[in-house]
Amino acid sequence: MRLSRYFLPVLKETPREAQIVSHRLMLQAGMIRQASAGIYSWLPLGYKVLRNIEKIVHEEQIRAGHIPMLMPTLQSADLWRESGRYDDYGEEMLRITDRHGRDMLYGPTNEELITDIFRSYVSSYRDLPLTLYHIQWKFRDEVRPRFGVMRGREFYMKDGYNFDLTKEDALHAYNRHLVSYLRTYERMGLQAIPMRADSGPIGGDDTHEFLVLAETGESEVFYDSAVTDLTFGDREIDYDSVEQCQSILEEFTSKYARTDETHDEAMFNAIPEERRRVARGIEVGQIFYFGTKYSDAMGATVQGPDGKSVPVHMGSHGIGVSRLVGAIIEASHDDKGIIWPEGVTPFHCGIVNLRQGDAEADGACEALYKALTDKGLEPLYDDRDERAGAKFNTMDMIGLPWRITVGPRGLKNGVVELTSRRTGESEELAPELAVARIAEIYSGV
Ligand code: 5CA
Repeated sequence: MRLSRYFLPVLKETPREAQIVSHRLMLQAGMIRQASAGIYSWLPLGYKVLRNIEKIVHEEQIRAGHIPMLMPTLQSADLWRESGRYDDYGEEMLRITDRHGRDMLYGPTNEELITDIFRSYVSSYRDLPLTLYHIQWKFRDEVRPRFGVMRGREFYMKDGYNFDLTKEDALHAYNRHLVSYLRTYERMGLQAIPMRADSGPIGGDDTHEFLVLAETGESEVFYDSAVTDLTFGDREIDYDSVEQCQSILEEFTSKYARTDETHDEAMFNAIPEERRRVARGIEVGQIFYFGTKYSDAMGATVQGPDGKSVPVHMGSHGIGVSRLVGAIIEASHDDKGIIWPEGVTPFHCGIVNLRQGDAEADGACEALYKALTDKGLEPLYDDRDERAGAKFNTMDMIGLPWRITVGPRGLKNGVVELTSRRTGESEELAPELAVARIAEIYSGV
């Protein structure tokens, strides 16, 4: 993409409504625009990051054996009356009446709708286990939408639902989700720590939230600092293996890590003092096992191997896709702007032409642009007639992890400059080598 033809409405002034850095940077970098309280338009740069995050979520869900589908945003109130949640859900639910006077709602989550689909088609244990998921907009009429996309009213969420014959099978599904989530967040350059939490309006006793540590996080968290040494890395996972998923769950959840809702002072005090941490975190996902809560209420049963009809065991599992855009920025920025991890960056690298209009510099930039594009990479070429300082500021603000700077002086010696946004380190090298280096970096992402 050439910047002169792109739509990147970067703000010069600091937006006053932003209380946290991710919200400020998303507005300044032209990623989002507020449409009304807690509701945002995703401008081209923000939309690209949102799509990249969504892609990783899909890939990891499919890898774990879960099946993608799509349910609507608007739902009939009747299903929610069946589960009893139409009244329970309270003010957070946006209720709508259609022209025929039917009660509808904008889905805050989808347990009822998916249970209805399940009971309409599945009647035998032979069709289990089954995990279906979708990535769809949700609406929760939060009292205080704030921090931009972090606590929106409309937000984009992956929600998955497992259906199993027995509690043991459903707990394996729970563990499988935990493992796949660890992998998902690491691919986005994040450390998200599973913590024991409270299940709220979803229900059930078994639940973990995934938290990214950040001063601006809304949740207070208590943990043993040893949990932050754990990394998932490049493990080969057999998602059908009950033992492997169970042992990874144990590895990542045996150290104390809880949100304030479930915090236990006595257990916390049993951790050696130098490892006790009280901090704040951003909740980027949550997994639940709630047994037969919805299947009992809505009659979702299957015929078991003995011919008897039994309610299925269920759980639901969510990832805050739009919230993750903000969470990644909270975890990865400096005073100049965003620093995108390679896994989610909107463009693979920037090209900055220091002397726009100079035939040699323009030619070298075009050649770089073509070479990168031919390798399947997407560069953002700043071809505007601007001062070098302004171009650098824009690149730093929008946070592309790599920048190639092209100027007449370097070209005389046959070199361009490759700069890492994260470390600020630069290296001079021949243009072909810069291209090869960037291609190599992304081949492992
Ligand atoms: N049905 C379950 C699992 S699919 C569920 O709704 N879980 S949830 O309530 O925990 O939401 C899942 C994730 O969505 C949360 O972990 C959080 O990352 C994200 N989320 C929840 N509320 C908001 C909000 N108001 N704005 C942005 N993201 C949100």
